[in-house]
Amino acid sequence: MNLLSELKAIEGEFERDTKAVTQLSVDAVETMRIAYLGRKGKVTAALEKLRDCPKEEKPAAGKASNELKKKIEAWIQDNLKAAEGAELEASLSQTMLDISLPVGGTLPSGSLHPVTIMRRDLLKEFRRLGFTVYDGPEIDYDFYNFKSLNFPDDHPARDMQDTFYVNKEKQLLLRTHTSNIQVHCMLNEKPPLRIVAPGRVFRCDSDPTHTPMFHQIEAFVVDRGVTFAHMKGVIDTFMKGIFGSSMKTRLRPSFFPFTEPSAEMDLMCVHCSGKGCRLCKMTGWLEVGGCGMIHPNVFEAVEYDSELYSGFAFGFGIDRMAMLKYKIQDLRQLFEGNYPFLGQFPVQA
Ligand code: 2NL
Repeated sequence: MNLLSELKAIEGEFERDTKAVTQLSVDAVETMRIAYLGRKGKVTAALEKLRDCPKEEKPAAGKASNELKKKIEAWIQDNLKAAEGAELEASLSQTMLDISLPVGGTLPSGSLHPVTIMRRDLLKEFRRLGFTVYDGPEIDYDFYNFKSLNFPDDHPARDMQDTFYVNKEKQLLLRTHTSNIQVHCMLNEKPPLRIVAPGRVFRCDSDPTHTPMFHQIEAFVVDRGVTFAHMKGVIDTFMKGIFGSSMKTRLRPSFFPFTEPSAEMDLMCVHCSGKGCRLCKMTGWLEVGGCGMIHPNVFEAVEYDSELYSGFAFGFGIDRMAMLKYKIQDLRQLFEGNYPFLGQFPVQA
């Protein structure tokens, strides 16, 4: 048998073999490749015989063997692709992808800072009572922090020892209370106003019970006919909302430059419920903030008619409130960034 007819026979076998493949798979294609084009494959063997082939048969046999090789290679390429696609399809349809598996189970979720939790709780209660949250600058001019709030030019709070000045000539300072927000608010808006202003404040002070930065929240109301009785009612309702309906509040006469009359704001001791303990120094009360009727000079500074309008303001420290609510002993723990300490507070969304 000459090489040409041998190649014809191989081609016939190949045709039969391809038809015999009923289950197309990567393995089946590879078996075909090895049988025909592998090192000991039928076509490979035929190509080796080409060398010893009679001269006159060579051109036709060479052409035929090349064509057969190309034909088989093309079949392998096409069917390998098809087989791979089919096998991927089959494995995907058999593998269940469980998208309901929870991902958060073992991941640490962190928690909010106690001051953040307290501020959110306080603002929520203020909003419930109809107050709007207002913000203002932490760096401000003397006018907004002191002058407009009826602080005399020689008031000790203005001293370099008590206030951080950013630029003394330009009278630029770090606000010492959140009241500057309310001055900006009154200049930007018109009565009636029911505003709550939370924020960071700064004072040159550092000892076991004072940090140079702390947090305040102040609420104020300006409208026609606002009285001291309204203020007492709002303070009492607010504190009952935060600490529960058995909370009691008390006002004692005091002095602030921006209010007249002014009062200290006391809470029934959260530790002994007013019976007297070490925390309240046996008084049953804890001083938490200040309040009063807005001074006519403050209204004059923002060009509000103090004959037409009256208002009250009250404020307290958010940090102090967080310490009372979460029974934190040392104020400085709030600002040390100690994770074991901070991780103890409830996680909220
Ligand atoms: C505090 C704050 C007080 C005010 C704050 C206030 C603000 C304006 C006008 C009048 Cl714009 N008053 N705020 C008034 C009285 C007391 O105390 O945190 N004390 C510990």
